[in-house]
Formats: sequence, structure tokens, C-alpha cells
Amino acid sequence: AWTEEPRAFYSSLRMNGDQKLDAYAQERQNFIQHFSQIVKVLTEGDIGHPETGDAVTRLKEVLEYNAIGGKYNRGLTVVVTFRELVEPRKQDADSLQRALTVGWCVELLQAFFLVSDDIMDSSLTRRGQTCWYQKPGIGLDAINDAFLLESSIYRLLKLYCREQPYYLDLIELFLQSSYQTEIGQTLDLITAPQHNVDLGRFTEKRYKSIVKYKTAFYSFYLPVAAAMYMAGINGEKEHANAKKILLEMGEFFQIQENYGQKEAEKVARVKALYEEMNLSAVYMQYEEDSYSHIMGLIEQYAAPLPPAIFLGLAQKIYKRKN
Ligand code: DMA
Ligand code: MG
Ligand code: MG
Ligand code: MG
Repeated sequence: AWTEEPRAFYSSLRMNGDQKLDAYAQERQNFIQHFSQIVKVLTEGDIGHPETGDAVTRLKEVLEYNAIGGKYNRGLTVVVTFRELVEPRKQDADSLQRALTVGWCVELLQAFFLVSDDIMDSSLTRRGQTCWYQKPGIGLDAINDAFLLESSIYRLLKLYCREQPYYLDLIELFLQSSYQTEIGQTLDLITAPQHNVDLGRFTEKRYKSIVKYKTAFYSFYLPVAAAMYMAGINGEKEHANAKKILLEMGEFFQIQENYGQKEAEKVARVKALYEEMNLSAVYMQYEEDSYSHIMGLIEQYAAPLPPAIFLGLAQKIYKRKN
């Protein structure tokens, strides 16, 4: 069985993985182009409104500053997964518009969390530019801007998906993902308060819970689950199985991206300590184990979805040459 030889199974599907990688690159331009339509539908009819016009102009600025500039992998996952799950003859222009829009809803959810997170973390920059709340004249008004980003999700879902059989499933999915992320942020905030970091509280178990709730749910499960609902896949078992694989991937993704403190001197000291502890070997072993574990989960839980959906994501996060 390939559980002992996960790489053999993976190799047999590598073509799918590569095509998937291309799929993200191919979709990206189209996805970014769809943003102007998102802004238009969220603001049209209101910009010149005598009462709310000025507020809607602010919403446009908030959207353009905070939803743009990332890699769009979460939003793109909705579109790429939708294309893989739905048979080509059902991928009409309207259905694709809806998939792009729901992809942007995931990006807006992320923008909502990031604007708020940067305030709570007193961060200075985000995606290579000044954090929104640090901009002159913005400050804590950014809290309301974050709420506007969140409301925009449900306005878009209503505008594009109200008539669809999966409308309620999507609303509940976005609400549940928000709650899970907020629970994760709560755990993060109470475990390592900014001026009172107690490493005793910061156990591996707690760390994994934080990562699962604050990142894995909205970054990995949400976009795939949204595409599943749009493709008519709404069974509890199917969703539970996909979630099992995707939350595990999310955990690995966050461990890989975790650098802790930002100052150059501290980074250098931590790096020296890592060398001493031979941490790169420990990490490589962890990556290896995590990879095998995820391949095992895909074998066990992918069906009835095509394994390529998960392998494509795995290939993006395990930065392997092959
Ligand atoms: C960001 O987490 C959290 C969410 C929910 C987007 P973080 O503060 O650990 O990460 P970052 O370094 O991106 O601010
Ligand atoms: Mg932060
Ligand atoms: Mg944070
Ligand atoms: Mg981050």
C-alpha cells in the first residue's frame, strides 16, 4: 500500500499537481481583474447618494488599500477548486462569476482580520506597506473600516448567490469561519499578551490550537469548502473528511511561516541558537513527517473528491522542487 510509500502515490499524481500549480498562475490575472467589478457592485448607486455617498467613497478606499497586495492564494483556491469539482459544461459564465466573487469574499474576510489584527498587534507594516490604521488620519477609525470589509462579504453573497441552492450554506460557512478565527485570535491574545509574554503558557499543544483556529480554518478549509458547496457537495461526511486534511495542512503552513520577532538583531540571535540546537535538521524531519502524514490523510479522506485538489495545495506549501 502506498501509505508506506507516499511518494510513489504522490509521483503518480504529480502531473495533476503541476497542472494545478499552473492553474493558480493562470487564474491569478483573471481573479485580480474581477476586483474592479467587486468594488463597482459594492459601491455603485451609492457613491453619489446624498446621505451615504461620502461613506461609500471611504469604503472604496478601504477595499483598495486592504484587499489588494497579497498573493490571493485563498481566493484563488475557491476558483481552482470550483473548476476541478464542476463538470466543464456546467462552468458557464455566471457560475464562474460567482466562484470569482466567493473567492473575493475569502480575500475580504482575510482583509477584515488583518486590519483588526494589525491594530491589536501594534504592527507597523503589512504586505510591504504601512498598516491601514497607521496611516495619517485613520487611527482607530480602522476598526469601523474592518467592519465594513466584513459586511461587504455578506452583501456580495446576497448580490451574487441569493438564488442559489447553496446560499445558506455559504453564509453559515463564512460565519462559522469568522467565529473559529476569532476564537483563535482570542487564544493567541490571552496566551501571549504583548507586554506579558509567559513562555510557560506557550505549550506545543496550545500553539497548535492557536494555529488551527486562527489560520487553518479560514485559510484552508473555508476556500475548499466554499467551492464544494458551490459544486453541490454538501454532505457532512464529505466536509468532515476535507476538513481533516485541510486543517492539518494549515498547521504545517503556519509552522513553516512562523518567525516570531521581527528586529534584525533578535532574528540573528535566534538563528544562532537554531544552529546550535541543530534546529534545521529537526525541522527537516518535521517537514518530512508532516508530508507523509498529510499524504496518508489524503489517501484516507480525499474520496469522493479528486486527490488532486489536496495534492495541488500540498505542492504549494511544501516548497519542493518536484
Ligand atoms: C494574523 O496572525 C491573524 C489572522 C487571523 C489573519 P498573526 O498576528 O500571528 O500574523 P501576522 O504576522 O500576519 O500579523
Ligand atoms: Mg499580527
Ligand atoms: Mg495577531
Ligand atoms: Mg501571518
